Amino acid sequence: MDYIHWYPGHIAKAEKKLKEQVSIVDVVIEVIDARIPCSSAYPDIEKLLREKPRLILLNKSDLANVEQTQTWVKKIKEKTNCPVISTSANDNKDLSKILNKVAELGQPKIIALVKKGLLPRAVRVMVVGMPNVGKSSIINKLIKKSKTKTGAKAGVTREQQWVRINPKVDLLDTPGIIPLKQENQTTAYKLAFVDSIGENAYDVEAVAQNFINTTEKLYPDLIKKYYNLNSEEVNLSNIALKRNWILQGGKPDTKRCAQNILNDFRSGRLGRLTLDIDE
Ligand SMILES: Nc1nc2c(ncn2[C@@H]2O[C@H](COP(=O)(O)OP(=O)(O)OP(=O)(O)O)[C@@H](O)[C@H]2O)c(=O)[nH]1
Ligand SMILES: [Mg+2]
Repeated sequence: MDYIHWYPGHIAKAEKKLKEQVSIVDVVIEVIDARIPCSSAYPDIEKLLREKPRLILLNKSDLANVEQTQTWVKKIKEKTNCPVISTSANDNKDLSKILNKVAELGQPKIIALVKKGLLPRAVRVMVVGMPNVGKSSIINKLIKKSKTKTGAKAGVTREQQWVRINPKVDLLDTPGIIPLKQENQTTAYKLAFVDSIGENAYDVEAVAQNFINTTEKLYPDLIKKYYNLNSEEVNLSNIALKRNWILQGGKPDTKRCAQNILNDFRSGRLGRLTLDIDE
């Protein structure tokens, strides 16, 4: 299997920045991709967040298998003891759910402040998650809902802004990017399927073929049917031939085919597929 790799120096730096950001908020919203709820969750998140209350979102649920998402919501709730909501950044109903939950999770902190004789204030929240899971989409939607933009608070880097979303919630407008640190290649491949890893870290044909194999196991015949294959083996060459993606000289254009298959998956054209299956 072609190896997917990235650079450890970036990881240390990203983790340090994330820890700093986390230290100034009361509640963290962790966004994971509903199509790969295991693979897009950060194994060390608890260490990173310390004791901060966390709301977990299974985002892009509009692209994931409905029953699998329900199963995962339940399972992750049990495992983490955190509230879990399945969301789609395109669905405004989900935004209200998120805000209510955040206000509730931050309440103990505000009560503790008041007990110390301080004035009550809005709950401070930030969004974290791996690349491409929908952090910015959620932040932008929440900001659109808000009326006022407040200035930078002291002690926070200047480019970070707080946005008052409602009287109860202040949002840090920069997302915390969880660095990819995956020794596990199965996980790394799944992150590549959902476009969470930059294309220069992997071989697109290897990733697409791995996607085909993974999907065939979980959803037998789905790919075969979508690309109109008969008894041929489900591979890049055969799909390219079927689609007439041919290079000069008559060879199948497997690279173009690989890119197209991944795009068909990422855009939902292949259907609502969850690729981490609870076993
Ligand atoms: N179908 C669907 N697409 C979504 C959803 N949320 C985000 N997207 C799309 O996914 C892509 C990535 O979304 P972003 O909000 O930029 O993700 P991000 O986590 O901020 O990504 P980075 O900044 O790269 O870490 C965009 O094309 C969004 O339109 C969702 O719930 N459903
Ligand atoms: Mg972003």
